[in-house]
Amino acid sequence: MTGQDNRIDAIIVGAGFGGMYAIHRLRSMGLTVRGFEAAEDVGGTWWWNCYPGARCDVESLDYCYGFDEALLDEWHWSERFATQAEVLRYAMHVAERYRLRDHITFNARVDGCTWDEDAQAWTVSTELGETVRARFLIAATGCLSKPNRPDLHGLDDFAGDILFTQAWPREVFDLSGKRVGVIGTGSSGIQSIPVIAQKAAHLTVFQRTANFTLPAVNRPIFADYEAEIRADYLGHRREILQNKAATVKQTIAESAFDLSDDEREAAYEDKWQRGGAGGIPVLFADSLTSPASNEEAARFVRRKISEIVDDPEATESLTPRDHPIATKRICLDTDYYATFNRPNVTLVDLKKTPIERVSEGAVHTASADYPLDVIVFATGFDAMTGPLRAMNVRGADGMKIEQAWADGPRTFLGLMVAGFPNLFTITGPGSPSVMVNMIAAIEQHVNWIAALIDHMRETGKTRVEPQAAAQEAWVDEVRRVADATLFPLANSWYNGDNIAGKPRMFMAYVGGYPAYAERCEEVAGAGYAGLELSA
Ligand code: NA7
Repeated sequence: MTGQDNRIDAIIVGAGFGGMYAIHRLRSMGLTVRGFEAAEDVGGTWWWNCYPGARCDVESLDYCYGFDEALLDEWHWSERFATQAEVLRYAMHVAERYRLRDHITFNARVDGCTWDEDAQAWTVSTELGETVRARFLIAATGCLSKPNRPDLHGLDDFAGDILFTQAWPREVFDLSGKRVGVIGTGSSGIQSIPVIAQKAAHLTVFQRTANFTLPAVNRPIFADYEAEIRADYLGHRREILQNKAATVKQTIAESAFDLSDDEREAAYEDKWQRGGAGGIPVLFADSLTSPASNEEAARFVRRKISEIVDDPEATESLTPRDHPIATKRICLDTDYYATFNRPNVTLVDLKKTPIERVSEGAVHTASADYPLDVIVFATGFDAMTGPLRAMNVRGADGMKIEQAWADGPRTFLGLMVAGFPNLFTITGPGSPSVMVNMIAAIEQHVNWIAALIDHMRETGKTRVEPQAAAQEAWVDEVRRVADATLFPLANSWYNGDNIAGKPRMFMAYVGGYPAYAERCEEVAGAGYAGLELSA
C-alpha cells in the first residue's frame, strides 16, 4: 500500500499498550508502520506514572493482552493488582517478544499532524525535527497523558523540590526526613499518600475535593483462582468481554432494594472485605442510575470512613458528600483513610482554606503556613481531548481539532472524526475507554481499525472519513446513554470539569463494552455504514 512518494502506510503516535498493539497488528498485515513516542521507552501511562504506590486498579489476570494465547500463558503476574513497575515490565516484555522497538522512535514528541488532501496523506512532525508522511495516522496517545499542572501563585519562588506524580523522577528520590506536601486526592494522590507518609518526616495533604476510595485488598493471586483461569485463559477472556467493564463481573442483583437492609449491608461488607474497584459501586445494576441505590453504597463507605479515621474534623473533611459514589473515578487504596491517624500527617481542607500562594519554603493558605521541602502535584490530566490537542492536528481545509471540538469532542464511535480523514483515535472520546478494562478496549479498537484498513485495501479505497450525520447520531447516543446515569452530576474529568474553560461534556460511552463492540461490528457488517470511503 506504500505510495509513490515514499510515504509509509501508518504512523502510530504513542507506544503504550494501544500503540504497541497497533504496530504489531498492522505490521502483521504487511503494512509499513512507524511509531513515535515522547518517552524513552514503551509503556505509555505506565512509563510516566512511576510515583510511589502506583498500581493498576484492574485485576492483573485481566489487565493484559488477549491476542496471543502464548503470551497469556507465559506471563505470570505476582499480585492481584500489579504495581506500576510490574505492568511496565510486562509492556517491555511485549515490546521485546514482538520486536516492536525496531519500529519506534523514542524521545520523539509529535508536535504537528497535517492532512494533505491532494496527497491523501498525513504529514507528521516531531520535536526532533523529523517529518514523515503516511496514509493513516493512529493516535494511540492515551486518555490521561496530558498533565494538568496548576499555576500556583509564587510557585517559581519555591526553593525545595517540585515533583509530579505523572512524571516522577526515574532515579530513586528519597523522601526520608523531608517535609512533603501532596496536592490532589484523585487516584494518584490516594495511592501515593500512604506510601509517602511512611517515608516523610511530615506529610501535609492538600485536599480540594474528598473522593470515595475503596480498599484494594491487594495480595498475591490465589493459586487456585489462577489455575482455574489458566485452564482456559481464552475462554476467560471471552467471558469477561461479555461484561460491561470487560473484566470480572461483580453485580449480584438488579437493584439495591431487591435485598433487605441487612442483606444489602452484608453484601457491601463482603465486597469491602474482598476489595477491588469492581465491587461496591457495581454490586447492583442500578447503583449508577438510581440516586437512592447509589446513596446506599455511598452511605456504607461514609460510615467506614468514620470508623477508620480518629479525628472528627479530618473525618468530616475526608467524607465525600458532593457527588454520587463512582461518578468521579472510584479510587482503590491501601490504608488511605488510616494514614490520617498517623502523627506525621496533616490534612488541609482547601474547601475551607484555599491555597493562596507558595513562597520559598512553604505553601500558604488563608489561615496557616505549611513549611515544606517537597511539593508533589497529583493534580490529574487534561483528560481524553488534551493529548490530541497537544499534537496540533489539522484535518481537511486546515481545520484544527480544537476547532472541531470547540463544544466538546465529537467522534464516530470514539474512533474517527469528521473532517479528519484517515485519522483513528484509539480509545478516543465517545468510546468506552476509561470506563472499561483499557487493554480490552484497545485490542477491540485496533482490531476494528485493522479490519477497516484491510477492507480498504481489498476495495481499492484510500480515504475514509465519518459522515457528519453518522457522527452526530453517535454523539447523541453517547450523551443519551450518559444522561440515563448519574455520571453527569459530578464535577469530574469525565465531564471536563477539572480544566478551566474546557467545554462540559461527558466524554466516555458508558453503555458497556459488549454493547459498544456489537455496534462497531454492526457498522463493519453493514459495509462500514456511516463512513465515506473513496479512492
Ligand atoms: P484526578 O483524578 O484528576 O485527581 C486530581 C486531583 O487533584 C483531584 O483531587 C483534584 O481536585 C486535585 N486538583 C486539581 N487541581 C488542583 C488545584 N489547582 N488545587 C488543588 N487540587 C487540585 O487525577 P489522578 O492523577 O489522581 O487520577 C487520574 C486517573 O489516573 C485516575 O482516575 C485513574 O484512572 C488513573 P478536584 O477533585 O478537581 O477538586
